[in-house]
Amino acid sequence: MALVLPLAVMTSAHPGSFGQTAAAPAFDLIPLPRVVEPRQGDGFVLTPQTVIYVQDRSADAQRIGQYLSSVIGIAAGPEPPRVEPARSSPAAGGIHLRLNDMKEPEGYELTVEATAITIAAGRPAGLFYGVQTLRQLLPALIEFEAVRADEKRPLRVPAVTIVDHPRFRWRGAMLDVARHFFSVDEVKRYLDLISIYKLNRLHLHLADDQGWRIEIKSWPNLTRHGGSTEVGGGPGGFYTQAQYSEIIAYARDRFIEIVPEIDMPGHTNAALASYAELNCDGKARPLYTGIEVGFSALCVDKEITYRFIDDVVREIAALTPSRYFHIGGDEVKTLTPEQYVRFIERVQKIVQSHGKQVVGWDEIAPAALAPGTLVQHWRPDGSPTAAVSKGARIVMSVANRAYLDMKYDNSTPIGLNWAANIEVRDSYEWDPADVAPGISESALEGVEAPIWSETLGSMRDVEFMAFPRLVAIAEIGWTREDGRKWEEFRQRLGAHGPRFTALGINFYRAASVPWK
Ligand code: NGO
Repeated sequence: MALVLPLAVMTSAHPGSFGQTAAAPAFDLIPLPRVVEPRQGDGFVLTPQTVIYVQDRSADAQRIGQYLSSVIGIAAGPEPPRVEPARSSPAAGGIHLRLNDMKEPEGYELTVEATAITIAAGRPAGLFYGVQTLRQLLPALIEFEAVRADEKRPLRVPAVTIVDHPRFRWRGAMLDVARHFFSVDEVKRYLDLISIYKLNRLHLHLADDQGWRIEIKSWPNLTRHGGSTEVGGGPGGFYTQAQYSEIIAYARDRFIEIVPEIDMPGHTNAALASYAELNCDGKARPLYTGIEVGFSALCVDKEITYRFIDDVVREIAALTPSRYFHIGGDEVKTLTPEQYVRFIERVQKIVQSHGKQVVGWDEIAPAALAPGTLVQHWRPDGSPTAAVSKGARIVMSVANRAYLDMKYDNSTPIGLNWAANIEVRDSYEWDPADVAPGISESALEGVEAPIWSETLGSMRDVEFMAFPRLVAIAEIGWTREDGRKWEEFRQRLGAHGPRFTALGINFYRAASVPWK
């Protein structure tokens, strides 16, 4: 019989149990859960007979069962574990996934005993996060496809009870597919990797000066011409609408919401090169393959500009389950403040007319913002106070902490350093609620780690900049602030080295981390 106590009882009965940093360093979980209670006994051993029982018949729950089976793969037996509906009286043995009345929308309880593993959650998302925690309790070798199955055994999971839920609703990563294009398979790989660390948003920066990356059927030259190059002059690329939908479905299966961004009115050279009529002088701009910013802007006083935006937002919104549409709004240097504010307010109406809410970079704050707007705070010297006072919620991406394209130190061969050099410790040791006066926990929607690709020409480059700093940001998004300590985190992070290696991640072996 599993001992599963309500969270409140467990935390008050065991005030020192949070994170179990002293008692259970062996678990090395990232992000650190709220409550980790080691149990008596040897834990559970997976065998060829282990079955995954899914109590709920929903498609989501069944998919999570299949996902767990594919993560375990042939590590426990000649075939991945079978996935079966749960029996009415719970069978001993096996891994049980079940939905209960837990209130926390992304929370879960994981219990490992010698006789059974149980993951219970109020909603499928929580089951999925419980599965990711279980995955980290299994040896890193399970991730290694090239290793013979018998070398992975015995697959022993330590006896433990974990009760967990995240700090923030928005735990994001952003990938700039405009400066350099990344294929559908590369985006899927990024989704796979970020899902291990319980991130739940992937913001795709789909258009910038150097490239337009999503098919718009009513404006076909955007991709035909505007998608034909990238920084440095390479061939670029774009997603067809079918491919974009494929990415969304892949993300959804990992409980990740895709947030599309079409940056405007600046960062629009690819559109201005594709359609002469979007320029105030009616002349198409040449394609651009450099890395300057701030030189381009849509012609905000022409009506065709708003027909264009309406078409683009309509087509993308129709494919996108997220309630959000990111309109960029950053670094506009060629418009007056009045022109800029009028533009943002008009575009906000367009976005709303297609059933979505605006997300924008922090420059949009001077505009009249609709309730529920998200402002993404990125400028280290800026203040989100104005946005917060208008009722906007903040996604914290402050560049000197959360930008994954910043160099680690002066010797990092790729990346930028305009905001800072960001060592792993710098990316971990900060609190999003403490970045600027005027922000409090309640104004924060969450955190997001953007990776801009001016200098990143391949997925290997992206991985080198993202790992391990993205993992640090993932913990900031999930774990309670009072449970995080760099000295302890770096030990756990070091234990993820073999897992990174097994997953084939090209990661930065920071000297400050005791890599195993
Ligand atoms: C800025 C700029 C981007 C750059 C990035 C590089 C924002 C929001 N606008 O961040 O265009 O790619 O810095 O770090």
